[in-house]
Amino acid sequence: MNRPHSTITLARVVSEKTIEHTLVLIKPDGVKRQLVGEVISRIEKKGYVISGLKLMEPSLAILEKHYEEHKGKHFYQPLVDFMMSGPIVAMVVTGYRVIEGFRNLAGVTDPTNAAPGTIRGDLAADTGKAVVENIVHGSDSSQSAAREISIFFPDFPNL
Ligand code: DAT
Ligand code: MG
Repeated sequence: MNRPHSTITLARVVSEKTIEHTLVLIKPDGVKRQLVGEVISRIEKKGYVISGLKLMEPSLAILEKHYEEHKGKHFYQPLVDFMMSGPIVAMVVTGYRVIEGFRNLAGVTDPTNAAPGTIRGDLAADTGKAVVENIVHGSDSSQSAAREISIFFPDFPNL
């Protein structure tokens, strides 16, 4: 059969798709504002599965590990302080292409620029603080997801 090369390439990519896990955090602003149900509802309505979930107050050690890529940046200390300002909800969310998919549900980092329809675009605004408070965290790559899940859910299987 004489199929165009692009069709064959697409078919190969699709057949190689694997299920992914991502780390989602509902940050202290989301918990304080009672948006836990709203965020989980958006994740579930999209079709993703909650595979792990806990309400917790993360230690400094956990947050230093989680945010190590931002160490030295001007917002690092305000970010760590903010994340210790109240309970958070940590989740493992599972689905095909969920890492990219959840980042799209969340919207871009700056809530002023996050598109309406996204979690950050609908529910957060820049309030002029040293750290942007934007309701949720989502892992940005499969490497980050594996690393971050092992920090928050050390017993999570099969990573
Ligand atoms: P994201 O959470 O979209 O992956 P990030 O990893 O670059 O964004 O930054 C982590 C968090 O730090 C982000 O959710 C909000 C805060 N932040 C990022 N850039 C900032 C900035 N320029 N000023 C203030 N806070 C910032
Ligand atoms: Mg990030």
